[in-house]
Amino acid sequence: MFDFPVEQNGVTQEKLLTLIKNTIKFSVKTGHRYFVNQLFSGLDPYGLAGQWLTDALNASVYTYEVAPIFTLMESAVITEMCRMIGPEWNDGIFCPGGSMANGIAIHLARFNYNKSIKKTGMFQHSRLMLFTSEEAHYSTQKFASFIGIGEDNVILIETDEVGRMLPNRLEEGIQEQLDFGGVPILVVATLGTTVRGAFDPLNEIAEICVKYRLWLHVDAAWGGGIIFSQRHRSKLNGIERANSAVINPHKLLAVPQQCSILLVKDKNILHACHSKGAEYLFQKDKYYDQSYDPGDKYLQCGRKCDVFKFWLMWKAKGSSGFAKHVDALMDAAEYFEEQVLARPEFRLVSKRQYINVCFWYLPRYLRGKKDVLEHSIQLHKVAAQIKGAMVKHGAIMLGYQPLKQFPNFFRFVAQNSALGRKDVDFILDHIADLGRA
Ligand code: ABU
Repeated sequence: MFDFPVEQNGVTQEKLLTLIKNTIKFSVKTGHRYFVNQLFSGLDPYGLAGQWLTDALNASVYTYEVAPIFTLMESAVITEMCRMIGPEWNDGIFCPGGSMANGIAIHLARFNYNKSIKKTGMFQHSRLMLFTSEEAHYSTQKFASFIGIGEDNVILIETDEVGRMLPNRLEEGIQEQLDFGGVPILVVATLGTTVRGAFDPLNEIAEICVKYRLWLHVDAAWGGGIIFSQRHRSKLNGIERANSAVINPHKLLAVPQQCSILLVKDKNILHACHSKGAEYLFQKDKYYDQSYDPGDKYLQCGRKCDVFKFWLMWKAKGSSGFAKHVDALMDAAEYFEEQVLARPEFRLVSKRQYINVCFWYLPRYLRGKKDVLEHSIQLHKVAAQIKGAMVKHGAIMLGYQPLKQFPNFFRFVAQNSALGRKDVDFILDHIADLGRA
């Protein structure tokens, strides 16, 4: 159905137009408000214009010399985001996604533990240990492997009934590793877990980090956008006590992919940990102050401009516009949860903490049963079957997954604030229709 092979000679303009039309036709329309499948969606016109202009200007944001506006713009946006977190926050970098940002935070935590590892590697060091919750994003394990700490040295801490890390279990885990000769260096807490949208109890976790002198990184990739909302900002309380935090404007704030920001308290650590001082790019005798070049704070060299679309959206809507967007999404999620609770064909997995609403569609024979988990084997098959039918039908796209003891369940998430109550009703009615069929 699609002409993928590339050939020695180019094709005609007419053929190219057909290929472009088919690319659109067969792609998922993630800007549509019934795309509620992932932690990104929507298509903001300012964001799209920003993305197009960025691509037309084709800058690489490592030096002021080649990207004067974008380097200064990054600095202005990072400064403002730091100010919004707290007065002790000082620096940051744009990252190619939340996973990379979490990985870089692990790198910073290791540098903070021992600066010589940058040069000598880990040969002479004890077993470094990382801690995160069993519902945290998998990137901590991936990057523990990538930087030579090892997946097995990431301890996954038990969560409570709604998905929050249990601080007493964290402390027990740290003690246990110390007793076995491990060296704890980092706790990754999550504000807005991927599946259930849980917010870890940051203040209690921060106390433990202070007691054991551990770097505290906050993965607020999904939850961090709430910082703009007066109504919901308190969910982030305690973030100011961390050493680093990631916020992905391409998630909750619906900035086009990708836009992910790692912020840090220590204003020197990014440069100290990552710099190599390559003189073909960061000459020491530049015609301007070298501190205007952000490039050596980064692990990447060439780097796409991700700031402009975010900045343009922020300029256009103001912080109050982002606040309205967040509040509308939280209202939609509240209504979605109410509807799940009100309809006999659905059952809530656990109480909603955020935008994420996790629920089962119950076949007729399970409706009204108190403990549906006694029928886990049958229930596990339901969401996968409905998803198959849903994608073939093509009206909505909504994700599912198993988690801990729970068989497959649906996860509603939204970042498109055009989604209203009628849309929520449509989505639930549609799932019920597919379930009946
Ligand atoms: N980086 C987490 C994204 C996962 C999701 O879109 O559901």
